[in-house]
Amino acid sequence: MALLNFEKKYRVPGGTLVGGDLFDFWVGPFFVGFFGVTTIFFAALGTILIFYGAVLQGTWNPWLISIDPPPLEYGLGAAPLREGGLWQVITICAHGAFVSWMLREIEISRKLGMGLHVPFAFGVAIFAYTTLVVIRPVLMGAWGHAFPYGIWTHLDWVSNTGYAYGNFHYNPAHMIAVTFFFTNCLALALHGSLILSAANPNKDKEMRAPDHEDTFFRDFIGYSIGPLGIHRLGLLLALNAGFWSAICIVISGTIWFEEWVVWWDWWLNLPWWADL
Ligand code: 07D
Ligand code: 07D
Ligand code: U10
Repeated sequence: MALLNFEKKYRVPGGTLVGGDLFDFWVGPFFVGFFGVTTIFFAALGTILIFYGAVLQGTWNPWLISIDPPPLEYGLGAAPLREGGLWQVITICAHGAFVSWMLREIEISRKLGMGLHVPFAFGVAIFAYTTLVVIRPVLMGAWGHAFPYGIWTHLDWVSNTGYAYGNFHYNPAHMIAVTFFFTNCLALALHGSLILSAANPNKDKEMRAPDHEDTFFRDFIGYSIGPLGIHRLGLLLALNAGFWSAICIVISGTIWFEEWVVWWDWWLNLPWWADL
């Protein structure tokens, strides 16, 4: 079915979570819905506040704009706008926009009678962000532990926070997260190349089907995970990458305070060689 006919057929009322049929319509290609309106509201307000922060800061250089969280002295209290209050309101707007975006994904999935895998996956990204700017700072007792909203400054934060724990590479949850990211990239490279090699033949050549894809990997490594399985694996790898990232940062400064290399002392202290 041509895409436009398909859209006409499936652009049906219903499936909304809030607002009934009030916002149940499309503008151009976009479904609107109640959460489309709230997304636009929070994203626009947050963007305007970032511009306001840029004016206060006195720069329009996009790399240098930075909206910083309050200094540590403010603890978990509300700060004046110019001293981190702006960061606090923008953080609320960011959550409003991200959560609205996820709820809009849910409404669209419901309309189409599809599973909720996409909003669930985005939920894991939101979880990683919330861990950085809410959960960890609250556990540590100050908003000042969160990262600043700036292209260069957020990199400085990652570097400084990493070195605060010596070599962050020794953080075991960071290792797990990095391994999931790398494996995810390998899996997508294998999947993308396999599909193109079978489904996008040269002119005058016949297209190959999933049976061929299965057979390639059975010949090659003795096992094929299958056309559905590779998508399950991809999702599993990607979600774990985000999840273990959240874990690796939330344990730094809340239950682990030393350099991360020290954590590995348990290995040296294993009873069978500890006394040697
Ligand atoms: C390709 C989808 C499109 C999204 C894009 C990002 C903005 C920000 C705001 C000026 C894959 C749009 C960017 C709206 C503009 C202002 C105030 C997604 C794609 C193109 N980072 N990070 C980047 C964010 C964190 C880190 C780039 C966001 C953590 C490192 C971009 C968040 C840590 C590097 C960016 C966030 C961290 C980057 C490219 C939120 C650990 C880089 C992102 C909300 C996760 C790379 C100069 C990209 C770079 C980079 C955005 C959080 C580390 C500016 C929105 C605190 C080490 N980050 N980041 O392609 O070049 O994502 O930086 O959590 O090297 Mg970051
Ligand atoms: C947080 C993004 C959420 C995004 C959302 C959506 C918009 C809209 C609009 C485009 C989580 C935003 C949307 C704004 C845009 C339009 C229209 C994703 C988030 C909700 N590290 N490290 C990680 C590696 C080192 C350090 C994670 C590698 C050093 C710290 C990942 C290396 C030191 C932290 C990772 C390396 C160090 C991390 C990041 C290599 C520094 C974190 C991915 C090869 C000296 C962060 C939760 C992530 C983390 C994190 C990888 C090196 C420090 C596993 C590969 C040794 C302090 N590092 N790292 O989390 O876990 O994505 O954050 O050297 O805080 Mg690391
Ligand atoms: C996948 C797949 C698959 C496919 C696929 C895909 C995964 C099976 C079948 C999908 C993959 C791709 C297409 C590949 C490329 C994707 C990436 C690399 C991921 C990264 C993506 C991007 C970088 C693009 C990001 C773009 C976005 C998010 C769109 C931006 C759009 C908006 C902000 C509008 C959103 C709409 C909303 C919120 C609701 C409706 C609202 C409107 C229509 C606007 C109307 C506005 C109003 C009513 C209010 C007006 C607002 C005002 C006045 C405020 C303005 C103020 C300001 C300050 C601006 O597996 O195979 O193939 O394709």
